[in-house]
Amino acid sequence: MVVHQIEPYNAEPPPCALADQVLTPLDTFYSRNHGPVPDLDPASWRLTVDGLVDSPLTLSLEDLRSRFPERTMTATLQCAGNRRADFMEFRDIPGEDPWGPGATSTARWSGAGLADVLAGAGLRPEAAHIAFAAPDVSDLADPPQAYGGSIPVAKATTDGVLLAWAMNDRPLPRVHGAPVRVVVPGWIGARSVKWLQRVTAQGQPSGNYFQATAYRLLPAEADPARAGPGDGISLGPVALNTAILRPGDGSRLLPGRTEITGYAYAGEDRRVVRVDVSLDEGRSWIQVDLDEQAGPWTWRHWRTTVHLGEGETVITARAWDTTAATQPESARHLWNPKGYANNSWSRVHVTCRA
Ligand SMILES: Nc1nc2c(c(=O)[nH]1)N[C@H]1C(S)=C(S)[C@@H](COP(=O)(O)O)O[C@H]1N2
Ligand SMILES: [Mo]
Repeated sequence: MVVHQIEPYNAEPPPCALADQVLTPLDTFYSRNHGPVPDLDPASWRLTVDGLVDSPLTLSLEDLRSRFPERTMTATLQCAGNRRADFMEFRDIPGEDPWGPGATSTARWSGAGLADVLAGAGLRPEAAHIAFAAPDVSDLADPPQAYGGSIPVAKATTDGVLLAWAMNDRPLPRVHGAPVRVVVPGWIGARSVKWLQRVTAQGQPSGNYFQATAYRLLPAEADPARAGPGDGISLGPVALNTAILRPGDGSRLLPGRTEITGYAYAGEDRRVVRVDVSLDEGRSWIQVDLDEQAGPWTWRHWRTTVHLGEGETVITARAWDTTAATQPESARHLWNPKGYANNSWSRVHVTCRA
């Protein structure tokens, strides 16, 4: 793993470790934390469901497992800071880690459907947002506070949103939110709250720092130290993105045939339908072979074999989605003070010598 910080623990796999396989092994899955990793006892853990509901619930892990049908889905999680490192080539982003394309991973998640749990509590029609609360206190928040966030009811009551206790058919590992986390497929990872303790139905989005102030896209001129609740654009569904996973940036190769592989991912109701690779910085493009999509919420791996001549080549990739949208050419125009949502063309530099 490429470890960005030990405390709080933040690490991503190198790009090559994400190549080829749909499911990311548990020890390879990226880890994004804003505070110390809690150690919750599954036996005494309780989930409170309250707010704008007719019958508030307090559920043990056993209650959650036995009272609601178990649902399983494969879903990609992507941090809003994925590929931030590319922004930093244009302008520094103090206080944020230089994540590469490895802040994206995919697992098979099993748990209770949030929609089923909300129905069980008697969700009231006035509820507009579902807020999630966790116990990990982050000093990075202003003021320091436990992690939280929310999603609109319209998303919370769709099939995909899980209160997951298993990841790749194993109990959820501690660092990924044991005993239970939210998984909000198609939305930035920040909404998939780990170590879940409370689900609250309310009229407004969560006032938690990580919903109201962080994970919002500020204009390039804004001073993030002065940003307050509600400033900037709230990040939710993930934008279309792609990354070249092999060969790695800076590779030295033999001239001749080389396989290029990567992932492409589009959030919410968009699907990746085409990926192009260029060997001449975007003057001409080759369409690559896409792997089957493993489900509505997963990335798609892709591959193509090209002929590389002697010398340096910049390999570029861009994806297209079902709305016929593609990715912006340069991170320069997307730069924002917290370094979120970089979905510009992916580039790796390789040198070929016989
Ligand atoms: N309680 C809690 N939940 C959290 C976080 C956190 O710091 N605390 N980080 C969020 C962010 S920003 C991301 S990208 C995902 C990362 O999940 P992972 O560490 O399992 O990959 O968890 C989200 N849920
Ligand atoms: Mo994140």
